[in-house]
Amino acid sequence: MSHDSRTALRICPLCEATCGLTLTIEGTTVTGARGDRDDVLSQGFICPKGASFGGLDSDPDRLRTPLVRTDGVLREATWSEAFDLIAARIPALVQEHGKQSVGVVLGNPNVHTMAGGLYPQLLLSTLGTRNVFTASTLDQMPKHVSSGLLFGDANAIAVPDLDRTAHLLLIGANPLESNGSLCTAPDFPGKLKALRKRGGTLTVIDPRRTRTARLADRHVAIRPGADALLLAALTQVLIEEKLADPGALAEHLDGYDELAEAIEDFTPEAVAAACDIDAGTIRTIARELAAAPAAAVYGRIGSCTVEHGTLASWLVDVLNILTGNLDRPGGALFPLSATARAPRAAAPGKGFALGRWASRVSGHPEAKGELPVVALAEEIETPGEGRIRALVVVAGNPVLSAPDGDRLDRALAEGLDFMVSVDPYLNETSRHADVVLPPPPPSQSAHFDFALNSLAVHNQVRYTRAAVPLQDDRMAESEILARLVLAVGGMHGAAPEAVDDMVIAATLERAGLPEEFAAELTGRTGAERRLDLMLRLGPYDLTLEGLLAHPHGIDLGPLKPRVPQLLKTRSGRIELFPAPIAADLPRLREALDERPTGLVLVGRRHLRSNNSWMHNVASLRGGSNVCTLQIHPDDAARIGLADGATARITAAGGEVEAPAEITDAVRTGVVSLPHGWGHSRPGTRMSVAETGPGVNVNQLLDGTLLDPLSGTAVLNAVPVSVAPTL
Ligand SMILES: Nc1nc2c(c(=O)[nH]1)N[C@H]1C(S)=C(S)[C@@H](COP(=O)(O)OP(=O)(O)OC[C@H]3O[C@@H](n4cnc5c(=O)[nH]c(N)nc54)[C@H](O)[C@@H]3O)O[C@H]1N2
Ligand SMILES: Nc1nc2c(c(=O)[nH]1)N[C@H]1C(S)=C(S)[C@@H](COP(=O)(O)OP(=O)(O)OC[C@H]3O[C@@H](n4cnc5c(=O)[nH]c(N)nc54)[C@H](O)[C@@H]3O)O[C@H]1N2
Ligand code: SF4
Ligand SMILES: [Mo]
Repeated sequence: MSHDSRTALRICPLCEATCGLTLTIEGTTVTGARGDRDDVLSQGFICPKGASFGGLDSDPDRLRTPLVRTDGVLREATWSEAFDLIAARIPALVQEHGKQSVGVVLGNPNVHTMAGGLYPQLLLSTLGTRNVFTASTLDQMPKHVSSGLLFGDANAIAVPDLDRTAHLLLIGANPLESNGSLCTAPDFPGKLKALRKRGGTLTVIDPRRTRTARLADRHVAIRPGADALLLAALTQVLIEEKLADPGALAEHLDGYDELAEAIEDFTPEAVAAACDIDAGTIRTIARELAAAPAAAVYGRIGSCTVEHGTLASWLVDVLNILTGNLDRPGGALFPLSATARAPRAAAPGKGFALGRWASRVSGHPEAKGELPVVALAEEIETPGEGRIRALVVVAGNPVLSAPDGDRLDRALAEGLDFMVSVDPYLNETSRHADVVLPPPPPSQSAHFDFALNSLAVHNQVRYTRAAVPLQDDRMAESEILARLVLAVGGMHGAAPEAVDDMVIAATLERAGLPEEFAAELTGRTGAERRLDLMLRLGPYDLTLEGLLAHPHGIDLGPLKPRVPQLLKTRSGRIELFPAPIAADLPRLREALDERPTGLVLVGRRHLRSNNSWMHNVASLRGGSNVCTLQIHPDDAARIGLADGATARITAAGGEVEAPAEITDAVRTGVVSLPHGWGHSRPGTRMSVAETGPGVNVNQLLDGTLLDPLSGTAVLNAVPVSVAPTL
C-alpha cells in the first residue's frame, strides 16, 4: 500500500448477496476489495466478482460524460445539453401523441442501486404511461403473481430460512454460481454446506449437474419445463397420504378442499414420464419433505422462466404451506426490512388483481403494472394510437437480455423518435439512444438495498456512503433520475431536491404526520433524507444518524412469523387455490402428455459473469466463463459433434453458432447456453467484451412463448435443433 492508501466500506452491488466489502483506495482509485469481516450479514464473505470491484469500477470504457446524438452521431455533451434535449423532446411528444407514446424499460441493476430504489416509481407516475417493461418478465414475475394471488401482496416473498432449516428442496437454482436470488444470503455455498454438516438434507432439481447439485444428498435431473408437474405431484402425495399439516397456518387458509380436488389426477405415476422421474422417487421426496422437522422448498430461474412459471411458483408455496413450513422458523419466512411500512393489524386488504389493462398489439394482460418485455418491439413497430415513440431505459440491456434481440435492435433503430438510456456503458441497447446519461462508478455512489433487504435470510440493515468523492464532471444517479423526472414532467430546471421534497411531503401526509416533521430529517442529499424518513416510519424505529453510527450494519434478528398481519387478500386469508390459478390448471393437465421429441435448451450462469454487462472486465474473463454449448456425450455422438467443434443451434427465433462443450453434466435431450453474450454489434464501447463476444442465446427465441399469467418469457425448456457446422 502506498502512503496515501486508505480503506472504505461499500456494500457490493454486483449480485443479490449484498456482501459488505472493504475497499482499498489510493487517491480516488479502488485498488483492492476484500470481505468486511464485521459486516452484520456477510461476515467477510466475498466472491470473485466482488474481489474485482476495482477493475469494474475503473473500467476505462465506462462513460464519463453524457452522450447526445447530433447529426446521427453520439457525441460527448454537458449535463445541461443532455437534460435540455430531453425536456425539449419528451413533453412535446406526450403533448402530441399522448401518455402511452413514451415507454419505459427498467433493468435489473435498479435493484442494486439506491437511485433505482427511489426514483423509477416517480418516473412512471410522472409519465403516466402503461407501457412499462422490466426485467421481471424475464425473471421473477411468476413469483410476484403467485404471491399476489396467495397473500394479496405481490412483494410478499417468503425466503428459505437457510440458517435454521433441516431440509432444503431447491428447484431450478444454482446459488453456487448465482450466489442466490430472491434469497439474499451471502455465502449461500457455505450455508448449504452448514446444512449438510448439521445433519440436514439438500435435494436439487436441475437438468444439469451443477456445482450446487454436486453438494446435494440427492440430485434429480428433471426434464426441463416439467417442474410444475413434479410440484403438483408432490402436493398430491401430501394430500393423498394425509401428510399435509399446515400447523399454525390452518386457521388462515381458504381453498384447501378445492385444491385437493383439482390436483387429484396429478399423481406421481401420471407425471413421471413427462418429468422423466420415476414415481417412487417423487413419493420419497414428498414424504421426506413432510417428515423433516423443518423444511423449505425454494424455486428460482429454472422454475420461473418456463411455460408454467406461475403455477410452479404457486406450488412452491403450496408445498411450504401444506407442510406447515411457511412462516415458521426453519421453513420459509417473510423478511421484514427496515424500510418496510410498519406492520398493521391483521385485516382484509385490497387483494391483487391481474389484467387490469392489456398491451395494445397482442392484448397481453398486465401483471403488477407491467407488460411483458417480449411485447416491447411490437409496441414500437405497430402503427396506431398509443404506439411507443419514445423510450426511456434505466439500467437495462433488452437487446441482449430479451427474446429476439435482432428485432428489438431494429425497432430501437428505426421505430423511435427519441430514446434515453441511463447506463454506464455504450452497449447493444444504449447505442440506440439519443441521450445517454451515465451514472458514476459504484465507488462514487452511496448504497442502500431497498429491495434486497426484504429478501434477506436474516433481518438487518446497512448503509454505505460513497467511498470516493463524486468527480467534478459526474452526477450522482439519484440526481440524474430526479432531473429526468423533472425533464419528462415539464418541470425542467427545478432543483432536483424538489422531487425528494414532494415525496417526503406526500409520505408525511399519508402517515398522518405534520409537514414540519420534514425539518427533522437529516442527510446530505434528498435521497438520504428520504431514507431517513423511511427508517423512522419503518418497523424498527431507526434513523439515518443511528444507522451511520453502525458502519457494518445493524443486526435486526432472525426472521419471524408475519402471518396474518402480512396478508392483504380481500378475504384476509391465504387463498390457497385462487381463481386465475384454477383457470390455468387445465393447461398443465395437457402437459401431462407432452414429450419433447428433440433437444431442448436451458440457460446457465457463471460465477464470474453477470447477465449482459460484466464481460468487459478482463480479470473476470476466461476459464469456465465462456459462451459454449453444453451437450451430453450421447447427444453429441448422435449428431456427430466433436468437443470444441462449432455447433449450429437453430430455433424459432433464429440461429447461432457456438463451440460445443461435451459434458455429462447436462442430461440427455438438453443443451445449455449462457445468456448475456453476443457483444459483436457495431457502435458499442465495450473493448474487452468484443474481443470474445460470444453469441446471444436469446436470438433463438422469437418471443411468442410466455407464461400467460405473468407475461414472463419462456427462456428455459425451449425446443432447438443442433448440428455441426460444415
Ligand atoms: N436466455 C436468458 N435470458 C435472460 C436470463 C436467462 O436466464 N436466460 N435471465 C434474465 C434475467 S433473470 C434478468 S434479471 C435479465 C436482465 O436484463 P437486463 O436488466 O436488461 O440486463 P443486464 O445485463 O442486467 O443489464 C443491465 C444494464 O444496466 C447497466 N448498469 C450496470 N450498472 C448500472 C448502474 O449502476 N446504473 C445504471 N443506470 N445502469 C447500470 C448495464 O450496463 C446494462 O446495460 O436478463 C434476463 N435474460
Ligand atoms: N454469477 C452470476 N450471478 C448472478 C447472475 C449472473 O448472471 N451471474 N444473475 C443474477 C440474476 S439477474 C438472477 S435472476 C439470479 C438467478 O439465480 P439462479 O436462479 O440461481 O440462476 P441460475 O444459475 O441461472 O440457475 C438456474 C438453474 O435452473 C436450471 N434449469 C433450467 N431449466 C430448468 C427447468 O426447467 N427445471 C429446473 N428444475 N431447472 C432448470 C439451470 O440448469 C440452472 O442451473 O442470479 C443472479 N446472480
Ligand atoms: S457474492 Fe455477490 S454481493 Fe457478494 S461479493 Fe460476490 S458479487 Fe458481490
Ligand atoms: Mo434476474
